[in-house]
Amino acid sequence: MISEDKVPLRKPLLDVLSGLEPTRTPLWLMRQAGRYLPEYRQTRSKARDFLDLCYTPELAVEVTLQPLRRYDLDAAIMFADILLIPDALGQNVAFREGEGPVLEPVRGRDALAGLNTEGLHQKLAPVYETLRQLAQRLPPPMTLIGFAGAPWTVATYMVEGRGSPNQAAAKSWAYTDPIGFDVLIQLLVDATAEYLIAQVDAGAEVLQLFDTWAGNLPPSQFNRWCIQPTADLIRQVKAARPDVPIIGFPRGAGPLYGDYVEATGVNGVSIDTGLSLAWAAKNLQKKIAVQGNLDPLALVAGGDILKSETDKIFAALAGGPHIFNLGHGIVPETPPEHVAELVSLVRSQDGQ
Ligand code: 1CP
Repeated sequence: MISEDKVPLRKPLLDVLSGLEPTRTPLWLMRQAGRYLPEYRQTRSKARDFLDLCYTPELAVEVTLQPLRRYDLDAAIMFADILLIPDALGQNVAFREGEGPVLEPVRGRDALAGLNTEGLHQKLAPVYETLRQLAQRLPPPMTLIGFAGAPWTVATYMVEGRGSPNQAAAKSWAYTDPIGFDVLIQLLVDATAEYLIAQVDAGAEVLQLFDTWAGNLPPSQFNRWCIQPTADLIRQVKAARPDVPIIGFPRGAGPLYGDYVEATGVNGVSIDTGLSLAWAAKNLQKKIAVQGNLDPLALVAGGDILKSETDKIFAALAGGPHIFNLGHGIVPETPPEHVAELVSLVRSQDGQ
């Protein structure tokens, strides 16, 4: 007889990403920690500002765990932000109340001189500490997810200096001086690879790469600024830590999701709400685990539409490797009880 402590632990998210049959459909939600939860707002008020929240392990651990106390989810995603990398490279980054991130724009090659990886690990040490504490505290079937922004998306914020609807500044640089822009992209590839390797060493079991603005690249530029840097980054991470599964999220890539899955080396792909489920099942799921893609606004609405949209996702994706998630992050207006409703809808699909 095998004693209890010798039974291998089954983690649904890790199983799906390793090509195994999971004990149930893994479920987690992008931005599962955040402003829609009153306890998040309370913890956030204890920090000086948003960056301070990210860099204070005690508080970051607390907000990471908050959604897991309320809901039966299969993963924790460490609480941090994709803009910690520009901060760690030496760019001025601030989060202003009601305004979002504000960075001192990096425009052109001369501005790159002030950025380097020398202080990277020192600056990001609190993130690694957050992961170490989470790894100790997570209940066994839950998977710990680390993450970073993909080079293109992080570059768009660094060059624009803020969030923008069309990423005009980054595109203009990429079009007029592709060699110079590539220096920034390469710096991000190398820094992000180091960051992700350190996350694995601190306890992250899965990594997600957020390429939120991939879909605003025209198809002619998609390979150069989305696929190639991502492939390069994943090659570096896997050369150092071959076993860590990586989920890619090239939001808005449309049919180019197919090229992305073929060429980047990801183990799973997160699909946005705009992607056809039938297309994803046919073109992506035969090769790789598919994560997604409930509309975050259906979660705000709740009720009948939440149920019917959830049913449709299962009807399309239950036949292959599937991780249930949203097509983008939870929005602050989401009623917390709708998340509970969603969790029970997903569990009932598995007969639980
Ligand atoms: O006021 C607040 O409390 C800040 C809101 C907030 C939160 C909760 C920001 C500012 N970042 C975060 C956390 C965060 N950001 C996580 C936490 C883990 C989770 O629970 O999922 C993650 C994974 C991110 C990643 C992130 N930050 C992305 C990629 C994913 C996405 O949503 O597209 C992007 C684009 C950012 C930049 C950013 N950080 C914050 C804001 C408001 C923004 C968007 C700025 C813009 O484009 O206007």
